[in-house]
Amino acid sequence: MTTDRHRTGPAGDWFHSAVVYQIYPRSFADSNGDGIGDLRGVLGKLDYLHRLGIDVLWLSPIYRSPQDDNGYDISDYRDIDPLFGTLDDLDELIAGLHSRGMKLIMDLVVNHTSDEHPWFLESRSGPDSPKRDWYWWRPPRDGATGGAPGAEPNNWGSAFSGPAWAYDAVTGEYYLHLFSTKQPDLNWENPQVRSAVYEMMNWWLDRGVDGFRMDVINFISKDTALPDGLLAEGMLYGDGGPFYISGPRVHEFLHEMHLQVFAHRSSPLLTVAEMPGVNVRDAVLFTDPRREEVDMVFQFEHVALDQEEGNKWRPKPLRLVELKASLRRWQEGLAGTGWNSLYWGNHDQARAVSRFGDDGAYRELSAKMLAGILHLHRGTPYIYQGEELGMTNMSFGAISDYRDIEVLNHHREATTHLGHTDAEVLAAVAPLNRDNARTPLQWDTTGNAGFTTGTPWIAVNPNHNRINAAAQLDDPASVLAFYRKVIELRHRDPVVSDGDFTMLLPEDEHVYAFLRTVPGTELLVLGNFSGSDRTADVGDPSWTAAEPVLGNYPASAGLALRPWELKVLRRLVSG
Ligand code: TEU
Ligand code: CA
Repeated sequence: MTTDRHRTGPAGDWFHSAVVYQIYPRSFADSNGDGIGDLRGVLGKLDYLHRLGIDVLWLSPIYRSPQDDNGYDISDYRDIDPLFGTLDDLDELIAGLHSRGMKLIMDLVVNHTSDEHPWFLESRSGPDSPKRDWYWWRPPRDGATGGAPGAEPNNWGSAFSGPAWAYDAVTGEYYLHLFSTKQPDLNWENPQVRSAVYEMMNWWLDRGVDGFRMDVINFISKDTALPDGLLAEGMLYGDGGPFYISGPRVHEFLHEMHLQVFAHRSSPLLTVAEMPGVNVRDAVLFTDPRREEVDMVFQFEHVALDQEEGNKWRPKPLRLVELKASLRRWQEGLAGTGWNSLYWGNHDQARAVSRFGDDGAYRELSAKMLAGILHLHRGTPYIYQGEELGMTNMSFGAISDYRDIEVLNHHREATTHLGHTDAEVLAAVAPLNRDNARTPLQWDTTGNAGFTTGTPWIAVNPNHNRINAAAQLDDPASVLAFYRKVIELRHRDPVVSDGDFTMLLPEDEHVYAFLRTVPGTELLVLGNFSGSDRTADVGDPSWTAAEPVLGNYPASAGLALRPWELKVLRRLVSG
């Protein structure tokens, strides 16, 4: 049983053999017909998750929220939004997961709150508020009139278009918001803010949750001088990143959090820190167990390779050699000290099979190949809901079909301030917008894919007729069945959970090849990232006689690869 597995082994390393599944609750399963997924919907699918074999469930935010950014704007950290259910439902979920040997990690969104959080309402009430300093309030730029164009305290842009500052007429000052105007940034310099967050985290752990996925947690320490950022040509705002990405005190804050929240607890917990812009050097420090910060980080390098200058609205084709070089640096950089998280997708990214595979004729083959390649790296793999079915990107028609604040704000800014046409913007946002991954989970072939009996909050992908869980549940050749196999392999085989990683064929434009090794055993993992026949020329003919362990075609001898083929071979070695 999985529960026992979690208890054995040296403390802290249980997650080497664990697989995490992410639920975006709004789009997973709706129990009451209001068109929005909820906790009772999740409760109805626990056996589905258990049969898949996952160890940990990560829930995107379900706290009270005005839903400006679908729950990443929280107005009460200690209650469930009525849209999603009640604290009793959550307790039932914790119990239902634990009884099946699974854990629950919550999303922790503490770089910012909602502007409707009582802390912010108090802070905004006036310059003498005891919580004024809980957020980043600043007067207009020297000599400028508050509210006038360009009067913001600095030139930083928000991740969701527009400036990173909002003017508040009550006191004539601005507050900082790296995301939407309804997501004011908390001031972590203030020790009261930090204690309030740690107290809240302890409250959740005492309730039975098993850890946290920490939203943009490497943004919590800013350069307090808040200097202007570089203004690139053609851009409306300066780049503040260098002044808040992995900022001056972030390691100190995360270590303090560890001591205040995690250090005195004995059960196996999980902390994964979402860190846009993090580099390998910092990630080693964040995840080195001796430093007591976090277990692993989500890095963003491999999901920025198909864009010009990291701008998701300027997509470009992905080159396999660049993908391999990037993931190799993370594998090698963290080997021996830290630990990697492994992911192709989440609620902010395009669908894995559409982005890294072929969602046309080779959808099933490439979805399986991608699963094998990712899960057989060294690190803890994350599955985003629907990925295990090979769900694809959505084709939206008009801007009114979109729901995400990021794409809606960008469309408005690009058509009004940058002179782009509606058609140009729609074409640019199609491949990488976040709503691609937020369409409802496809359960069956009924009208709304079995997601809701009402009207879904965002359109269901019409391909649910072909791609759905019902069709795959008992089909041993399905993408879903393949995910079960690859998860099982990690649970069972130490070469997968703990083996060393060696990249092979770094220059090959089409074949992804690597070795995993533990004393006595070698695993060769080969993936064909193309729709043509290839050969993996690993320069060692003895592999042709090795034992096939896993594949997405009927096993064949040799190192030849059919279109989008995954081939995993094992051999015993002496010494
Ligand atoms: O995302 C952080 C982040 O920087 C990006 O992934 C962001 O979603 C966007 O794509 C920038 O182009 C986290 C959450 O995962 C995301 O859903 C939230 O919107 C964001 O933080 C704010 O809380
Ligand atoms: Ca509902």
